[in-house]
Amino acid sequence: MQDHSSVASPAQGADGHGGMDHGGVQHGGMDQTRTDPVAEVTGPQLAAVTALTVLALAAAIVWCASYANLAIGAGDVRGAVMPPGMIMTRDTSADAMRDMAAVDLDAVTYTASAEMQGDQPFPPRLEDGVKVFDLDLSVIEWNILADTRVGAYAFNRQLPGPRLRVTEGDRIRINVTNNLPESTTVHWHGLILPNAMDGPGEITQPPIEPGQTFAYEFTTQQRGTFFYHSHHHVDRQQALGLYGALIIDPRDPATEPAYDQEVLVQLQEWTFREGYTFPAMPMEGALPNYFTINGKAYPATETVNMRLGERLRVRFIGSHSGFIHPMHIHGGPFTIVETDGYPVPQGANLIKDTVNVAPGERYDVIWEAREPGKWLLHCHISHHTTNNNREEQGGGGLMMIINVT
Ligand SMILES: [Cu+2]
Repeated sequence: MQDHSSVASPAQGADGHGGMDHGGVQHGGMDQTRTDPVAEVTGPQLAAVTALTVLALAAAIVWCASYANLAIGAGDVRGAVMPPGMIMTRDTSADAMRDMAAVDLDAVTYTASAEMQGDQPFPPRLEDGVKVFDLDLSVIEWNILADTRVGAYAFNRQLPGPRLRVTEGDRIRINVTNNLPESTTVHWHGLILPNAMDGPGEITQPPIEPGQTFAYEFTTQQRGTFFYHSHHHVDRQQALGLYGALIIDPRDPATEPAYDQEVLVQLQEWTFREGYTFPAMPMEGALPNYFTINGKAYPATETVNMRLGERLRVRFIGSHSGFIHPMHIHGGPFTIVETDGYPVPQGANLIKDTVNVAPGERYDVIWEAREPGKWLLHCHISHHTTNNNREEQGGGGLMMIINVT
């Protein structure tokens, strides 16, 4: 190579071949005779490639924009998990996505034991003649079945929330502390009270922000079966578990119908798929596949034990948000004695064996144990007596047993 290096062209030097130690005479000879091997990009070529690239990028953006709402940034939805099957079009807003997103399991602060029951008695403390309750809202995990644990929003770490029981005319104060990752309020369904205590967020009060406490205080003017529930992003929060019974006993117990024992039936619908809990809604992707009475699906629902001839007062509470549940009891009819907290005059008592319980409604019925055996109380929309379309031990969901001996 040495004999050629002295005549190597600048191009040979530049491309590193001119002085190559592995090159031979023959190779060197070719280098000397070839034209410049570096391709020169012409102006028109560069323009064409640039134009094509810009066109391809523009086409990709237009194509994406025709399928997705590019106005929503990742920060707007913070890694939200959406219900499979939810229709999400370009006009689905970040607000709508946050509303329907799964419970964030990273926000769970308490996991209830599988056997734990909700609707627990909650005796108030007395402060200057006022019955005071403290309600704490947080994200929990809750078993609706032995092997099915949902993510839920809960009052006092139970589902339904604790049973508030007072007497007609009582002055009550409920301190609501929000430990949820989002703002909230609480509404006292059906009560006559000062407007500022009614609870609808942004309407009668600013929402209670995370970490804040708001005190609701009023004097009860009615008696009967009522309930409380979230009234801010209510389609999300109530569907995720923010509800509980509020029973106001009459000042004069003689005005109550005669019965031997009572049971509350608080209805709820759940959308639980692939380990994620979405707020159940009557829309695409959010339709419920689990159903609970007092926070449990059959066969995890409680059994009512009765003696022959006893009378059972059932307080149906429409604490759910989606369907009208035709609630039916086997073994004979019942008498509707109270609707939405108001006694039905005796002459107007309606005797039925099925009552439609719509969201928000309450029906108090008296059922008599006329025959011994296991009598079912259940919803008559048959799908609502399955657990994710499965039956176990004879059913599922909105079903419980009244055992008469
Ligand atoms: Cu039903």
